[in-house]
Amino acid sequence: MTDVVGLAAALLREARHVAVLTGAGVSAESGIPTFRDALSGLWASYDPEELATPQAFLRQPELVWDWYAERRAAITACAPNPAHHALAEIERRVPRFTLVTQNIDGLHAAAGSATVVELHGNIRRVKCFDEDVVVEQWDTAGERPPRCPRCGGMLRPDVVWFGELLPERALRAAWAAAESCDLFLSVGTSNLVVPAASLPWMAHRAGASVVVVNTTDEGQHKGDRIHCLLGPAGTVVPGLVRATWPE
Ligand code: BJW
Repeated sequence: MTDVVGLAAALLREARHVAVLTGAGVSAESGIPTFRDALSGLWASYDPEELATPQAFLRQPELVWDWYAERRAAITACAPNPAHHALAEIERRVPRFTLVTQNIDGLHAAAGSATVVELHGNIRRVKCFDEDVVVEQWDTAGERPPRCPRCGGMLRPDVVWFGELLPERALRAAWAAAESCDLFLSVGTSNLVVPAASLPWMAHRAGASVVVVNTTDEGQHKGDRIHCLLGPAGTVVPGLVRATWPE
């Protein structure tokens, strides 16, 4: 049987540029539900894919604002887990490293990752729906959603909804990393949402090896130079670090 961890460790040890794409699975062990998990409680009857759109916000701004406010409060109470810390450790050990995340929770930065490319924004920030400008403070006690202090428009979370363009600088940085890395790690993502889902393919086509870390290999790419480490990221990624650089 192939020793996939040993193989992945050898690739990581030799790599000159490691690019990583993370998804909600990385934060699952911090207590943040993955995007496609069933929602619980108040939100059980809503489909997240239907709430995370500008159309939903315009139709039901209070409902969408409240959904994000509740998630923001839950996320603020969460801490990075061993997967976040292990990725920060990899960054300190390899010559060049790019961490691209689809997550909006800010936990990579909290774990000490120096540079994080956020493709889908950050729930901790709020911006004006009309002017697309981030605001630093907003009224949490009055009208929901609160109003923009500059133009009176509705405030919304600074995240990327379906049908919206990704922040151009972040997307360019992600593409550049995928094109130039020699090892691409895809950790805890279902690979369902484009353009992020195309990054592993882009890296693979450009000649990189791809290591996938996920609790399931369903929906994951398979083939030559693609290796799958099955298991929870909070165990697998620290294990990969230990196998790569045994103390
Ligand atoms: C573990 C684990 C553990 C669990 N350890 N692993 C038709 C109409 C309109 C648009 C489209 C269309 N068809 C395609 C599109 C494009 C669309 C898209 O991709 N849709 C798909 C659903 C098909 N994309 C967009 O709209 C993007 N913009 C764009 O393309 O612009 C150009 C354009 C404009 C107009 C029309 C067409 C094109 C924007 C995408 C924005 C995504 N935003 C969200 C919400 C962010 C805010 C919020 O959180 O509310 O981002 S959606 C959601 O999915 C979130 C995530 O970042 C993203 C990815 O999900 P992720 O991270 O992969 O999570 P899950 O839950 O899917 O998977 C978790 C994984 O972890 C699983 O594999 C588990 O097995 C694993 N796991 N525990 C390791 N412990």
